[in-house]
Amino acid sequence: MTPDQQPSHTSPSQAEEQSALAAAAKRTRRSFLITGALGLAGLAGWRWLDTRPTVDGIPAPLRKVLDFNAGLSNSYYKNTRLAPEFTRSRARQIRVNGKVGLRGEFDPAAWQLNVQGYAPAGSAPRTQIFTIEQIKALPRTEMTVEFKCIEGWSTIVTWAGVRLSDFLARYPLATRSGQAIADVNQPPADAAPYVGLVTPDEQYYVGLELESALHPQTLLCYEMNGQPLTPEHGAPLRLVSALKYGVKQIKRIGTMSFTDVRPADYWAKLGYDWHAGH
Ligand SMILES: Nc1nc2c(c(=O)[nH]1)N[C@H]1C(S)=C(S)[C@@H](COP(=O)(O)O)O[C@H]1N2
Ligand SMILES: [Mo]
Repeated sequence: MTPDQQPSHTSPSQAEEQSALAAAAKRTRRSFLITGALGLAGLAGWRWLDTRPTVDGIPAPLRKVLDFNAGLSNSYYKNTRLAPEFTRSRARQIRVNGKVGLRGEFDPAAWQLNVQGYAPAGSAPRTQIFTIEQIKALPRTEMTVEFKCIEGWSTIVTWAGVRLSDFLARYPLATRSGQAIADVNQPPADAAPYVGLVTPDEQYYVGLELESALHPQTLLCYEMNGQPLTPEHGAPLRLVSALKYGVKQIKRIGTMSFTDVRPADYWAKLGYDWHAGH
């Protein structure tokens, strides 16, 4: 990361970084051992698995391995851990990939962001509507990061927009009480655990844990490589996250909601990993 491009927030102490890495390495070794043991057990192992109780339709022992991986993802996704950033000169044109939710009739001039706030206990969500001007009036953040697609390609891109955390600091829609999330590392106890994002036609949708949504490299993005976002890249507003694969970086956001349960996720539903990154 170059000092001139570094986002403005405190970096973790070396000790914190070391202990997080050590804990993650330990978990990796453990799940590696379990996977290895299952491999050795071979066919007998698979037969045995068949007789095990299932959790979410997955044999309990395999579910445990997946849970280790989720734990690994969570421990990596501390908001003090940053993806590398690059100088702007390294940025390139990115291909257009994925048009689900972008095909129908769409009038960018009539676009609005519909936000369904976290419901106060026992009542309906508080809905608030935003124009692109209101979004652009919030503090602007620019970052040059590597965009990675699960298909195996990656491109360095300069993005600009507003941090989702800055949006939530200004518009307190993620807590039951309606208090703002002032400190991303200590969200209030009544903050929603999940954020769901959906295209205006509801054809593409992603879910994020609140922690990922509050990460300093998670942006509501309206600009790419110094130009306004084009429709095929998600104008007027898309999600960009430096630590998630492309599948989570939904183009043309129509609705954002804050929920108790994991929101529907287009690619997770088709069998891809729900976290899709750290
Ligand atoms: N609405 C919508 N957003 C989407 C997709 C999609 O099909 N529809 N595809 C995703 C995938 S798999 C990738 S790799 C990126 C590609 O973004 P780009 O077209 O700006 O390169 O968009 C993501 N966001
Ligand atoms: Mo992708």
